[in-house]
Amino acid sequence: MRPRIHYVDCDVLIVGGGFGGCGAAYEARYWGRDLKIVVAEKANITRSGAVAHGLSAINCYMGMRWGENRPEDFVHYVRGDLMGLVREDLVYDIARHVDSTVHKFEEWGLPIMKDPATGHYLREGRWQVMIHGESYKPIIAEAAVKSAEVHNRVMVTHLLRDKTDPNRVAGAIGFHMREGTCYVFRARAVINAAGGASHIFRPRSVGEGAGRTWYSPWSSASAYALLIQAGAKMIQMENRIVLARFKDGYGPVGAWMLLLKAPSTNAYGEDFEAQRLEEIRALVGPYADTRPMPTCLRNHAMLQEMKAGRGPIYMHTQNVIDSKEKEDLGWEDFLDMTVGQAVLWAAQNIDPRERPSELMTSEPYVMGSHATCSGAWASGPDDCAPTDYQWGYNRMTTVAGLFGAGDTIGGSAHKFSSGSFTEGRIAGKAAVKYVRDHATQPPQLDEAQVQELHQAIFRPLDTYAVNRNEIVAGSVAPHYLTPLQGLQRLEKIMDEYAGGYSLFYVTSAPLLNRALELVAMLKEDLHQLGAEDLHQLMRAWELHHRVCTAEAVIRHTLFREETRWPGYYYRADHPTPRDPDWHVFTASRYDTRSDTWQLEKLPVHHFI
Ligand code: SFD
Ligand code: AMP
Repeated sequence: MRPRIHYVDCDVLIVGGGFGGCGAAYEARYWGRDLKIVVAEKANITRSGAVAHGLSAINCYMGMRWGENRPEDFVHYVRGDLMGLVREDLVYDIARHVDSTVHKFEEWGLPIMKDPATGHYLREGRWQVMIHGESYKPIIAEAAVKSAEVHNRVMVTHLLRDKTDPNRVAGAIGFHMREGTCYVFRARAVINAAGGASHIFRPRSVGEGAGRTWYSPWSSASAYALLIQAGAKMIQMENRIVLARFKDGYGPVGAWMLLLKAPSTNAYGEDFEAQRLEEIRALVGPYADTRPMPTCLRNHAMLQEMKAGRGPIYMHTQNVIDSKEKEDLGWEDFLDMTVGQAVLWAAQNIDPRERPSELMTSEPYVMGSHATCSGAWASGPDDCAPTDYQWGYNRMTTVAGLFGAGDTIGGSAHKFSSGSFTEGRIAGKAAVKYVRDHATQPPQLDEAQVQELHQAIFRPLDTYAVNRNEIVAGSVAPHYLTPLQGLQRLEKIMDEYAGGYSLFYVTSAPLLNRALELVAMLKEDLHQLGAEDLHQLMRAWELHHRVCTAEAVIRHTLFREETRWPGYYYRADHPTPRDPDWHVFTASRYDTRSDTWQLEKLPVHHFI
């Protein structure tokens, strides 16, 4: 089946209209008034991406106008939380611009809570401010819709290369999930802002609860796979994140811990973090005394406690709700961004004024914007990046004309929603400059590549149509694999071999090597994916993207013979972090033609 091709010509193509993508559209329009800016979004931009359901806090805000923090302070915080391993130039670049983004959000109608005593934004913690954020995404999306031509329901499956320079991007290809047409975008620059990845590792909630993950189930790793397949250099793909969350509903802990100051203890009411401090010092040295304690080490303390049979771990909400305002804030925190947790309280007869709630560590996620920084190796700002972190345009990957923002860009953690939008703005401005600088040398589409992909993208529909009558019983089909079957197979491999929750996040070289064998077999079977409709075709390509990203995670984890962030994962064969090897970035590059990966270490510079 080869549906008709719909060609779209543009100057800047933005893949993904989430927080990074909306920021990119807004800023690219500002600098490129005369340019054609296009967004390709697989859902509907009004409610797409990780903020679809809303949020209750903005987790990256300096408060410079009130003298609350300096960008340098933020760099120190992020560096401490990631145990030294961040791109300080990128973190600093976001910190110095993020406040103006948040002020714009307020101007556009986002209600930000105020501290009645000072009139300043109400702080959740030092870096976070509280919002009434159920409608956060529609408010921010409006700015992007006014700035760009948005193509909703178009999933990008591959980036396209330049005919004469395979290391230059020429656009992207995908399909429209309602019309079934093939979309080919011919673009002078591309900004990949396709978000992070859930469902790489088996989630704790399976069966009918399968959609209940912390990061959105539709965050399907396109940000990474599109880049990997285009030959971009990736970093820190081993830096998967595990989150401490309210058990089963994945309710966030930040507001309870930082604003309401609810204590968390083991089942016997003991402060396990304090009790385990010496033990953590023995494992990671001075990082145990970084304050706040690095996110991974807080997980580590919790995991040790649970392994010792001293769980459940409890958040003592009942100790801190002493007014109607605090009770309302606690409920709104969930209702704004994790409604399911409020439903769970109701379903399990938990009145937070009376009973504590269980905490649990989540399955691992791959992303670049929370307390973790997997993603592309990108060029930094020209006024402060060290020379080996800089090759021309801010946030350009190692592929010419290909930029990134938000979860896509590696090495700079703690961006969250506001920082991702800010990074989109930075990338949008740089992409416009790239387009102008190359005005007389537009990229040339490689028609052979387009034809090949046009054929490949729709193949799962053919595979299904041809083989569907061979179903032998129920839904058992000998000649095709459904996307869900493939996904569950991937999740099982990652969970059991690459450091998922079922082995308490433990992995090792033999386990990782076995994972690679199993992933290779899964990749062979992906040629036999069957899709019964366009929605399943999207699922098929999401699976391709997840498998490719999972392979990168395995290879990076195998390459580093150490446990870099205890509490995120453990290499049981190399249980401790080891300086000086520890303080390097792990980088990889995939070569599509030879199907080989090259891994290397890159230096971490501390200069702020
Ligand atoms: O506390 C394709 N996040 C939080 N950020 C905050 O500021 N405060 C919070 O309170 C936060 N919390 C939180 C958060 C996320 C979630 C899910 C929960 C709680 C439950 C994090 C932010 O949301 C996150 O950092 C940013 O959204 C990241 O931005 P970006 O742009 O990298 O990703 P996106 O917004 O998900 O957008 C991606 C878009 O791409 C689309 N897409 N389009 C076309 N083709 C493809 N192949 C595509 N693949 C994906 C997506 O549809 C989407 O629109 S707290 O708990 O941490
Ligand atoms: P969360 O709700 O867990 O996503 O956290 C929201 C924000 O608070 C993020 O910036 C977290 O890094 C931060 N945070 C959460 N818990 C703690 C803690 N115990 N100490 C310091 N920071 C925290």
